[in-house]
Amino acid sequence: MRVIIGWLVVALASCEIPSKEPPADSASLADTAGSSESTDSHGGDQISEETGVDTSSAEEDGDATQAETIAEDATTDMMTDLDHAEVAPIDPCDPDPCLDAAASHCDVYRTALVSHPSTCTAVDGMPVCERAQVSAPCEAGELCLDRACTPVASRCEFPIVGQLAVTTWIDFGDQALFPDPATCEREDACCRDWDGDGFIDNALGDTFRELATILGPSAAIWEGVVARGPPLLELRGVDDWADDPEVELIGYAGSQYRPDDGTVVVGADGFEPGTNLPPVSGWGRIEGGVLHVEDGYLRTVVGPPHAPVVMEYRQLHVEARVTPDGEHGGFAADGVAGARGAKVSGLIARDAIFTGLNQHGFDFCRCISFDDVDEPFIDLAAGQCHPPESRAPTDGCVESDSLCELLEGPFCDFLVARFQPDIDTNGDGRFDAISVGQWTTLVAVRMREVEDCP
Ligand SMILES: [Ca+2]
Ligand SMILES: [Ca+2]
Ligand SMILES: [Ca+2]
Repeated sequence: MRVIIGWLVVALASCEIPSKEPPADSASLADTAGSSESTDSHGGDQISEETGVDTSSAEEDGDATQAETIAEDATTDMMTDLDHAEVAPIDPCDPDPCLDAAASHCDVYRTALVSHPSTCTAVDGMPVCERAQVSAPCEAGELCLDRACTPVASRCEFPIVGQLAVTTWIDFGDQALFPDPATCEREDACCRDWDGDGFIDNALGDTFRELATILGPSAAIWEGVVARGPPLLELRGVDDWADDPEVELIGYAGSQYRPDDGTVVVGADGFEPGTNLPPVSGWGRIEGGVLHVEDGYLRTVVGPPHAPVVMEYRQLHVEARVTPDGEHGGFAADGVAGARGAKVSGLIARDAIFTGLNQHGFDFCRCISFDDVDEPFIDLAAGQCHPPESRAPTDGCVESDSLCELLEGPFCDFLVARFQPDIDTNGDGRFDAISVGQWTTLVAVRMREVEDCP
């Protein structure tokens, strides 16, 4: 454990490390990024409203109608004083300029269809559009796919109709041990500045880098993930690989990837446990050959097979240069402008990561017992480990799992302190999500079958 002291020393670089406290006057992430719909559209009906004014078409139509009316009057009643001509009242909502409101779409978890019914109201001769957001849950046994609730009786019937890519490499973004001495900015560009302070935020990547002396290099952790069940990404609705304003992203866990013939199996565990839900979901666009996904969802599993730690990324962002394999099908995804790889980033809820660590403790750690068998290693409310006196060491027990050694030992609080949230998503002045960014590369692949399906 001497190495832990070493990290603290390493952190004392000559450059000033920017404060991670949220500026008192800064807008919260909730104010500046994303819509409320994307972050909280799971579950039952909800309605929010936004108001927009679209006057361009109505103005054109109105002008044309008015000109027509005046011309008609002038022609049919030349002798009448124009001051007395009657001009038909113009309805700015006819034709209805609000009908081009955002089309319906599936919610990010694919359990509901979200629509935006609109109404047009004339205010001072101008059309004002009011758009509601209505979330209609799909029936049991249905999934929302391609803008419709669709029966999917089992994962074996999940329609995989798009282009596939299989992950060949992942690593956490590494904000570098030392900032660039010239700029005092950290050098790794993965992946996203969530709070708008000018610095990339990747608290989880930083944490894994600092824990590398105990847990091993993060690239090695991900190598195990890729070897065991490489994430598959599917792009649906691609009409143009250079520029397409709307594409859909869905992901699964792959299995039995064969580089020689470029095929893969969709793993039996390639869906959310006990459901038909895909563990990756989102929408995006392709601009200049670069895929941009915002506000998606990703569930990933890190750690060795005997000790998985499940992590859910919310507000998933992807930036990747995508290239179709015209000959064999599928697409490759890589970094933009010489980056190490495609950027995949998101936010993990504070409680989710502590729950994941607790679950890991319950499932895999054997050398500690609590008086209360249901007591977790980490107190969620306090965000800290239960004190050592509440735990009873099991004599003679040997843990093979280094994460368990940390959870059980005196460094538990240190570990938990490293997994602290750094982003305030709801503007209440309290950090509630931990930023994460990872590099990844994917190659084109075709599906052989869905594992263990008739
Ligand atoms: Ca930042
Ligand atoms: Ca499209
Ligand atoms: Ca907060």
